[in-house]
Amino acid sequence: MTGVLRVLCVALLAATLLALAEPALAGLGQPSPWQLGLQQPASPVMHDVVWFHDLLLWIITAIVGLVLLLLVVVTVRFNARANPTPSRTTHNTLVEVVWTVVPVIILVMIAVPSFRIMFTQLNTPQADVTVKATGKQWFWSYAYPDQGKFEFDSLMVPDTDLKPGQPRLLSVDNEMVVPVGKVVRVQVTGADVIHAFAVPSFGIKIDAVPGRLNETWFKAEREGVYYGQCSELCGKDHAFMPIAVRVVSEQAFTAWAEDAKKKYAETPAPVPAAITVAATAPTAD
Ligand SMILES: [Cu+2]
Repeated sequence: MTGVLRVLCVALLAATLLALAEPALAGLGQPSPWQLGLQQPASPVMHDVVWFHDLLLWIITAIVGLVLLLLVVVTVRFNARANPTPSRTTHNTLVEVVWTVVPVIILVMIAVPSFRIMFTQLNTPQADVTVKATGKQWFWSYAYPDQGKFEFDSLMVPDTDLKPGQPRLLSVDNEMVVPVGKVVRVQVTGADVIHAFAVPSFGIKIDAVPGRLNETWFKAEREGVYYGQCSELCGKDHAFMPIAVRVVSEQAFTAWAEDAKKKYAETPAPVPAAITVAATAPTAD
């Protein structure tokens, strides 16, 4: 029995230490081993989301603590042995008003910031750059309508081709490139089935629906590479169509766009191997 208790105590201590060390462990732009909580925020919206998540965590912890305390009091003080003749009280106006009003106040406290963050997410400010992301089975295509109308495909780097420092299942051959500190409008659609465009550090996740143009936005605060994944089950390679956004300085972005315009305008995008295989493979039915 003491052995079990000791293991439990160690586990609890380890979990507490991990939770305390969380900000150091949470990756910027990508998940990290043993990460608890959310990825580090890199956009104003994600800062709000993290703040709201922490607020909810405090509220939910207080509620669980209160309910646990009440249960303990009831089981200790009002069990058949400790309290053989139970009270026959049925109503108490004060208690009933309190347990109605307090939850209402808590819900309003949650609703106000919740709606505020939702409106921030849904209202795209004046955009500096527009990128159209199209989800396809199983990769993403990015188009830059205002930088010369070029479009390119972004496919996952297979395990065998990974270079040092490239995270597995997240790295791509052609990253989506955006300038730092600028409002980037992302227009999202699907070419075949429903996918979803999501980048945790920017706090964005939006469905890519065929025949429909959805819109979201972010403003990256720091340069770096930020990874995300398709977040709507879209078929057998759903887990292998990552999103990689490279945030660079404005000059670097302009230079990249000039190069990309030439690179992607002249050669028609090759059909990825996965598509050719899928198209020629015999179907089950
Ligand atoms: Cu998917």
